[in-house]
Amino acid sequence: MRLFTFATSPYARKVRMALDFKGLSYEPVDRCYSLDHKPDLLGANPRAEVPALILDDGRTLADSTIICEYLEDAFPRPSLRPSDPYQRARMRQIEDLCDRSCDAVTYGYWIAEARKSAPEAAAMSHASRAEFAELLQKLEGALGEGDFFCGSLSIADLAAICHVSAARAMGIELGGMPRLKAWIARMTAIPAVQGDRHRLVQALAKVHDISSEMVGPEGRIHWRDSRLEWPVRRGFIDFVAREFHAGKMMFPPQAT
Ligand SMILES: N[C@@H](CCC(=O)N[C@@H](CS)C(=O)NCC(=O)O)C(=O)O
Repeated sequence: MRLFTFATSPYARKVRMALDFKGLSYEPVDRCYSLDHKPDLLGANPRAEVPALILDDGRTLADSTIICEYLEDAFPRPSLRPSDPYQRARMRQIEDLCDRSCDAVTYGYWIAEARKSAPEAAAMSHASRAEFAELLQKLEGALGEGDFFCGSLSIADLAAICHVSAARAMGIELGGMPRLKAWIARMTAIPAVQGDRHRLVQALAKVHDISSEMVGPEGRIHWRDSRLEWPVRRGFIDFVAREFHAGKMMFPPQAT
């Protein structure tokens, strides 16, 4: 298999950890369409987003949730999906909370970093940090007394670790979240998670300016669904309008 991936993408990281946890071999290929415009990713995913998986027979799959579902069905052992139907549904809910809400809220923070000179930058950064702290409290509650979110290690944990690990970079203390702190320690003992951490540290060591990770050669930033909903919901509509009218927004080439 071939995986189009990007070291800092939470979606690509989730899929890579699932592949590694299952002991599957694959060739990772680094891509970011807004930065490199390489057409091979577009061939595998009409939205030109990572992750995209090319199977050994050439068939393709895109979207991290769909890819993880496929991996679970095609390679069920070791499992990353609880057998209990309710826990399985919870797993999907927590994955969605991470992929949709945590991602959109933290994206707001990085957008503010990348557009530091915008008049809204400080307010966006503040709103993002406050809302992310609330989401982290929600995850703290979702852990309950369990070692993992849904009994045993599942896709929910892999989705969550990609976002929870951003708290420190955003200056958010986990002091009042003892369950989340203990869970992070448990997660970092898992080899597939260690591999992810190693790759992330290596990639971040090369990043001197967040703009180089987010802003394409023509000054455009990738936007889509929930990432766009967040600044509009938080009232940063003038910021969005300015970016749009200045041609600084890049949307997925094809909506489906
Ligand atoms: N729903 C998709 C979202 C994937 C996504 O948004 N990927 C981002 C990276 S985090 C991307 O490829 N953006 C295109 C770009 O920046 O050019 C999934 O779960 O895989």
